[in-house]
Amino acid sequence: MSERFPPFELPEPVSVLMPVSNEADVIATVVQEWAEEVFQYLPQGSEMVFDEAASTDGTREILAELQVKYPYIKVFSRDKKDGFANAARRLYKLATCPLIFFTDSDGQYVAKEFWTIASFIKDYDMVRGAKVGRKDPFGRRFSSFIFNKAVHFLFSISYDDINCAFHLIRRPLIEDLLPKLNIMETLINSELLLRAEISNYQIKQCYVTHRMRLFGNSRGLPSYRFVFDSLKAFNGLLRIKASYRVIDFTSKDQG
Ligand SMILES: Nc1nc2c(ncn2[C@@H]2O[C@H](COP(=O)(O)OP(=O)(O)OP(=O)(O)O)[C@@H](O)[C@H]2O)c(=O)[nH]1
Ligand SMILES: [Mg+2]
Repeated sequence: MSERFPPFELPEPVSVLMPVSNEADVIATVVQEWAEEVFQYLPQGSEMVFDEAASTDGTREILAELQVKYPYIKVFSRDKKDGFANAARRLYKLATCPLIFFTDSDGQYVAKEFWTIASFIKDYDMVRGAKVGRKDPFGRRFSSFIFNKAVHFLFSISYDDINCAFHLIRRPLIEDLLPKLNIMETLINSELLLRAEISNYQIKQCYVTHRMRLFGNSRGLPSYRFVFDSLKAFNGLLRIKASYRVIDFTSKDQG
C-alpha cells in the first residue's frame, strides 16, 4: 500500500524564498524539484520568490523561462551583488503569504523535506531545519560547531545548526523581528533565530538532509577572512546579548 504524499495539506499559502546568484548549472533542477515535490500540493496563492543578484552565467535567463512554465515564480533581479544577508532581508520583505519558507537555491537541501518541517507549523511560530551529515568543507563545519557552542554558552539554548537555511515561519514573527535584525552582517538567519528565542516564540528544530553541491564551487573563505568573520560573528553574539540586557534594564526602570 503506497503512503499518501504529501501526508497532509497546508491550510494557508506559502511564500518560498530563495536568494540566487550564478546557479545556472543547478537552478532549473532545483525549481523542478520544488514544483513536483512541493508546489503542486500547496494552496492557491503560494509563490516562489527569487532575489537574483548579478548572475553572469545565464541564471537570470533560465529563471525567465521557468516563469513562463510556473506562473507562481517571481524574480527580483539586481545588477550588483550585495551579499546573502541583504538578499534574505529583501526576500522576507517581499513575501506576501501567511507562511514564509526560506532556503538556498543551490540544491543542497531536499525539497520533499519541506513537508517534514511543515508538519509541525500548526503548533509553532517557526520550524527550523538542522543539517545532518553536513556536506561542507571541514573549516565550515568546525566554525559552525564552535558558533553553535558559543550560542549555547551565551544564551543557554541548544540548537544543532543555528545558521541553517531551511525554515518555515509564521508571518507575524517576521513582521515583528525583521526590523530588529541589525547586528549580524552575514548571519541573518542566526540573528532571527536568537531574537525569536529570546522573544519567547515557539520554535521547533527538525533534522534535514544536506546534499553535496552537484555543481559550482563552495564559498570557501581564505583563512584571514575565516578568522575575521568568526571574530565578527562572536562579537555579534555579544552585542545581541547586550541589547537585551539594555532592554531589560530600561523596562524595569520604567515599570
Ligand atoms: N541574491 C543573492 N544570492 C546570493 C548571494 N550570495 C549567495 N547567494 C545565494 O545564496 C545561497 C547560499 O549561498 P552561499 O551562502 O554562498 O552558499 P552556502 O550554501 O552557504 O555555501 P556553499 O554551498 O558551500 O557555497 C545560494 O543559493 C546562492 O546562490 C548574493 O549576494 N545575492
Ligand atoms: Mg550551499
